[in-house]
Amino acid sequence: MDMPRNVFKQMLGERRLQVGLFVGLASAYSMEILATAGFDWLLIDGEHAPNNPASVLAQLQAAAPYPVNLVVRPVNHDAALIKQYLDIGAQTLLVPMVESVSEAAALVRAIRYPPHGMRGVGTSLARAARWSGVEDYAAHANEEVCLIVQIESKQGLANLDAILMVEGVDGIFIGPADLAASMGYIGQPGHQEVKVAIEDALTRIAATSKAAGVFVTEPRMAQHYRGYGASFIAVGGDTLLLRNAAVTLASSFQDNPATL
Ligand code: 3PY
Ligand code: MG
Repeated sequence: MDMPRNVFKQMLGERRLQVGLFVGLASAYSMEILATAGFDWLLIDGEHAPNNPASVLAQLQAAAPYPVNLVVRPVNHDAALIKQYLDIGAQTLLVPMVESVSEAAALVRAIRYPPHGMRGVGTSLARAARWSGVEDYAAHANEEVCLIVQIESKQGLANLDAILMVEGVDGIFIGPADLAASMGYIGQPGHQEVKVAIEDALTRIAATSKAAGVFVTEPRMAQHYRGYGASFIAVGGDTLLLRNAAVTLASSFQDNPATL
């Protein structure tokens, strides 16, 4: 069996715009619906959503037949959890709250097999290796894993230039909500100072070999940050889409009871 290729890593390398959605419903069934919707990438969120390796696996399997790139966000930097996500077949990880070179370098070691890293070898048990069905999986796995680190604090921004030098980090994703909180503007990711900080960070990232990404909730902000070099942009989340659609439908009847 051939090594599964990481198309998302390739797209990031070529700076091809990738539009994505955060997925927090933690359901394989709704994941399959989203996989047919036309996004370039879907992020299965294990940071704020109630996911674990078993529920992430079910979602990876549900989306596998469709042409969409899958990204997994672990809850923390734990190398053991990262190993599990890689073994169940996640090829791209987006890791939250990276603030220093040492944290970024430790993540690079966590995703790589020795001698370049410390990922444990268990290919016969790993879906990623098609249970040893992929010839030479261990020899080529490092090339197909994509590591994106999230910068989302003042400390992370202060160390951005140094983190940009860490070999093995493929992209940097800015988290506006946590960044705003860290800058003293909790709940205001669109605050002018936060926006300027994001613009500056995206510009600096895009000037390097690493891809720049950001989360937005309004299409005009996607366009705005695209202008500063963002090439992979998450434009919303499934939980918000569902709630907003439900609230709009319910309120259309509450506001116009005469329609019934
Ligand atoms: C944030 O905004 O803090 C995120 O992690 C997601 O974009
Ligand atoms: Mg965040």
